[in-house]
Amino acid sequence: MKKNLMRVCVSMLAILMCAASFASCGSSEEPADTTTAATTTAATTEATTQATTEATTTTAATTTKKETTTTTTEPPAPPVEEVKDGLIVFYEDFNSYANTDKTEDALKAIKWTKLTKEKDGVYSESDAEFAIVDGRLYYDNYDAEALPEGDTRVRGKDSYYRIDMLVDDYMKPISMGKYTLQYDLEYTDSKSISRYAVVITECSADGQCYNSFHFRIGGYGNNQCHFYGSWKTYDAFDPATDLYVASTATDAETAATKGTPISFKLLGKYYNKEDVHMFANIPVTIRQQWDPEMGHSCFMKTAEMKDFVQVSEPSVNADGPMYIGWDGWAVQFKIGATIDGYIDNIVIWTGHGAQPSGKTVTYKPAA
Ligand SMILES: [Ca+2]
Ligand SMILES: [Ca+2]
Repeated sequence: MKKNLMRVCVSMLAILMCAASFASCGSSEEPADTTTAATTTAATTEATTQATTEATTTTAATTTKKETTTTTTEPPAPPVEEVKDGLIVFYEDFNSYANTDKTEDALKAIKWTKLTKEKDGVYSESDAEFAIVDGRLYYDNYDAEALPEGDTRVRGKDSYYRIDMLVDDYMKPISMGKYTLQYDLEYTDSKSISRYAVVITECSADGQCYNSFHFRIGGYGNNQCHFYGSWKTYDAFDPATDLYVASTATDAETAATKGTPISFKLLGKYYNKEDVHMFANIPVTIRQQWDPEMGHSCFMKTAEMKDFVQVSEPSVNADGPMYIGWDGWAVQFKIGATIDGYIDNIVIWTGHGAQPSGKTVTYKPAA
């Protein structure tokens, strides 16, 4: 109940932030004037009414509570289809594409589309390069040397890519229940210890909100959502479970109070700020299990490890789970600034069971 009330507050915050961003984005043709204040008030009133309604009816609320965005006079939205476990939703191993080092050809072949600040509202974009190399996708967004004079490309910024199949309509029924996302990463170079590439999930169409478990090349990470310009964290350190993924403990003593870092769980090495490229050229697999109430639980292994080890679990003592509920379901690829590397074997399946056998997509969205 407490969580539901918190989410109502968060929903109100989201509405207010939308209103605020409209106000601050007023163009010269349409100056932000007193009508903005009226809109904000209306939004607040509606949200308050909705909050009151929700707060008094949440005892029996289940997953449908997040759907309540219209007034009670509207007919109810059609129920989201229920999807059974063990269906393959997405499978991309890049094995069927010819090698190419032309970015445009690579993205066209795999049906990914670069998102832009102007059209898609994403925070940043970069002239990252892509290549298909022997059945893997290579991304290059880091230049070890300065660009030659006259080269005006934007390099090394955060950059976002739509995976054309994994848009809102396709993913929504999946994300309303539990699903598993898995993919392989192998970083090759980066400017700094904190850089990463990541498959982000629950991405909103306005580019403002998404979930991100970003594994950094130096062997640590974060399990977070990006929510209207700020990061909220899903996990928290608990010595009983030791599943706080942001730990940068440098020895056993600090690990006992901050948590065991990914680097130790996978390689037996503590965080070391001098070891900038600890995970360069070490293939890893990331698996995350989505729970629509709590967020993603995250697991990792190196190619040498037989079994996954859990690195993160959402916690009721963290703020992230309270923020779930924005209307966004797409799955996208993000390059976290200055990094190069490979991605391969991106698979999504329903439920939290073992990976289904085969490569064929068996999930069929309702017509
Ligand atoms: Ca492959
Ligand atoms: Ca490079």
